[in-house]
Amino acid sequence: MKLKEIYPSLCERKQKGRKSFAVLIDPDKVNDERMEQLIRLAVAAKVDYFLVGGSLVISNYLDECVQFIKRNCSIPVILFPGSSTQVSKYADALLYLSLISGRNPELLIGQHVVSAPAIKQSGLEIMSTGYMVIDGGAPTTVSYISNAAPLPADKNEIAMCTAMAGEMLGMKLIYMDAGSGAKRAITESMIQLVAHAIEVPLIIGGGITDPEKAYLNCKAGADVIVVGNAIEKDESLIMEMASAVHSVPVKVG
Ligand code: 1GP
Repeated sequence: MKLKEIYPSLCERKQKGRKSFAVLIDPDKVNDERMEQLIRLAVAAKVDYFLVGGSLVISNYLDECVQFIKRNCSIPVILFPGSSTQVSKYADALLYLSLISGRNPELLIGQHVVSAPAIKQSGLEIMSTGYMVIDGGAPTTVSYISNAAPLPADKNEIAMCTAMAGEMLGMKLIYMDAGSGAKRAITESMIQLVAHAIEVPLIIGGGITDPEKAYLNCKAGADVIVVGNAIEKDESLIMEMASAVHSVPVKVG
């Protein structure tokens, strides 16, 4: 049995106002050589988490990818599955996503029912996550695959109420995502409103391409920043993004 320690550490960090940076790895887009390079940079940049997953996982590299990370560094690996088949027992934890911004029952509860015994057996730390897809200005894979309309980018109040409902339903995390490669990342005004309305940690991702945006998102109330696409294009961003996120002043007292 693994130590179920990621969620408590996320809550502790939130309490102290310490922001976290997570690098998203899509197993379809990496190989051992690329992973070696990413891990080297991530360790040097003091990246807090690796998120592993994608809307589609076409290759068979998921288990290998997770094992490769675990063999080569101590950065925790959190699965961010695009479907209930994307589970690797070698990871540390799993974002147990329910798409609360959509109205597709399969992604709210259907897939969970079918995969519940296997997931329970995996021994992974299960972190129930209210997953909210926000319109990022482009039909991203996640909005197509999920067959659910994203939440409009300018409807901050709907986002706030959705996140509040997720929290009251018992979700331990809220993840607002503009979708991988979004043209427009989530606005600070939406992040701010949502962050004030909930107590659980808030994860923000989708279309974050520069360190300043990551910093501003954290200042607005994000607890964890996730970047995938931009790092796939330019690995050197790992250091800049991590430094920006970690430079947000910690709460005093
Ligand atoms: C997507 O939030 C993640 O689900 C990260 O998005 O790939 O655009 O950084 P990017």
